[in-house]
Amino acid sequence: MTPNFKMGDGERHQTIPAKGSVAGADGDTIAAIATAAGSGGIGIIRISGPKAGAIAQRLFRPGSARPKEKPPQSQPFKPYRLNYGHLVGPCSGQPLDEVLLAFMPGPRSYTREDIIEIQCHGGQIVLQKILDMVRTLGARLAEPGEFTRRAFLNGRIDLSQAEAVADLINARSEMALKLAARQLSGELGSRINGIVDAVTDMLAEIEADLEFGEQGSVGVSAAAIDDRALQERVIEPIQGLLRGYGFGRILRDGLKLAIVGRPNVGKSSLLNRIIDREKAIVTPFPGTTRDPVEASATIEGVGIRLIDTAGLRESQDPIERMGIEKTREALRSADLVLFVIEAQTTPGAEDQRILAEIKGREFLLVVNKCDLVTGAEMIRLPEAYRVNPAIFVSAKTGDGLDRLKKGIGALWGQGAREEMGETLVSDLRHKLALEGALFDARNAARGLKDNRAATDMVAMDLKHALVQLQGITGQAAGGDVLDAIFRKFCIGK
Ligand SMILES: Nc1nc2c(ncn2[C@@H]2O[C@H](COP(=O)(O)OP(=O)(O)OP(=O)(O)O)[C@@H](O)[C@H]2O)c(=O)[nH]1
Ligand SMILES: [Mg+2]
Repeated sequence: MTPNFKMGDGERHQTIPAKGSVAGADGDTIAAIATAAGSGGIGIIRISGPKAGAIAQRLFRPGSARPKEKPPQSQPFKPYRLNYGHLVGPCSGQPLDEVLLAFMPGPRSYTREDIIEIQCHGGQIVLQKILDMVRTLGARLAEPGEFTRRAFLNGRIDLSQAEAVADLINARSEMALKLAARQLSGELGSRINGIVDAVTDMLAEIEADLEFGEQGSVGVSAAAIDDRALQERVIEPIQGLLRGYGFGRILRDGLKLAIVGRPNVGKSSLLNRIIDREKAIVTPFPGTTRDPVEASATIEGVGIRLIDTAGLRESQDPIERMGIEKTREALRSADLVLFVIEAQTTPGAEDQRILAEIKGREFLLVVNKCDLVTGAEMIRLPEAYRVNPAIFVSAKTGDGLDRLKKGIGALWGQGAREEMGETLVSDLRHKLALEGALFDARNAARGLKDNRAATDMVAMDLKHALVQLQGITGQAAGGDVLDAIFRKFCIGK
């Protein structure tokens, strides 16, 4: 609920609060229901800001007996302990709920401000009532992600860690969770800071060079920096981070897997079997599926987004043709393709066309309807189909499904596990910033190598790279970037 109170990354990477930001800078005390909507065993109200302790004191009566007759607590709460007692209406004195209350004084708190967390019974009416009283006493309703935004603005976590909080909450697979936890620990931030340090050092040297040399002189002095240092300390580390993006994105958002094949081979039946429910319509008539049908599953720890598609064939039916166009769209954006054929029919011209269409893509060949044939009757796969591992299944009986899942896992899960050793970039925002920084750093390197560019041009390129890199950790992120990031959070986080 409240992660470790580790301090930020040190003076050098101190966060500079973005201009125009609301949270943290306004001195407001904010409050929200921190638990999910709906009834639960317990619910939590969170309050952060200078008035948090005083507000809680007005509402809280310690101990168990007759809360109505007790005066408000005069002593401060025991910090970092659960204080047992009752909440009462501040004017009426009417008991409202039996609660546990935690007080975390700043700066050793999630936001680095004073925080109160009240654990009460988890009914929405109780929670709403307590929240209303807290607001009457001087707190305002928190905006989405405002607690985490304050943690960032107050320098406890960097922006990539704040984003990891949202990823952690939204993680839909074990791998996504691991990835978010690592980012939350500051792993990506420290890798970025290492590169930022290298660029800063080089800039300092160039600037010293500029000061003593002639303004706009051609060529940075050999003593300052050379393009090899830039290559090793900046360009290669950025390239390394960018290489991990493909895996990182899949682990975070899930692997997009398209099921394709000619009509009636059992694509929809296969989807239903994988997710274990009748989501897609199945009929004996070819051309049943028109709109793509999407479903989620977890296979070998990786989140998978499955897309069942309209069977691919030449068709005169305008509606079916629109469905087939959508199949092609799904194919284009898929990370992995399941190409389904039938066990009782030797692949024909239609299958051949599909095979040609997915050539060069990462795909698994799935031979379905194995229950219809004996071992001896099983089709012999033509040579062209033997380039890929074939998996024999029956969507009807469920036979071979474990093999199919292992096949998918082997193709992606194994690679992903190996890549997990590296720092993985999974967020498109980070990837774009890294690409921008790489572009600028390469320009600077080219300038240094040719010895042609004016010194101040090289410095300019490096400064641009620096801004891009610092945008990832939030040292140079504008208010609009922060708004866009924190808008995606839930209220209370
Ligand atoms: N015996 C047997 N029949 C199957 C199997 N899988 C699917 N079928 C049958 O094949 C027919 C077509 O199945 P669907 O799952 O609708 O096939 P599809 O590939 O989605 O077809 P379109 O949506 O038309 O492209 C249905 O009658 C299913 O019951 C299987 O493993 N064994
Ligand atoms: Mg179908």
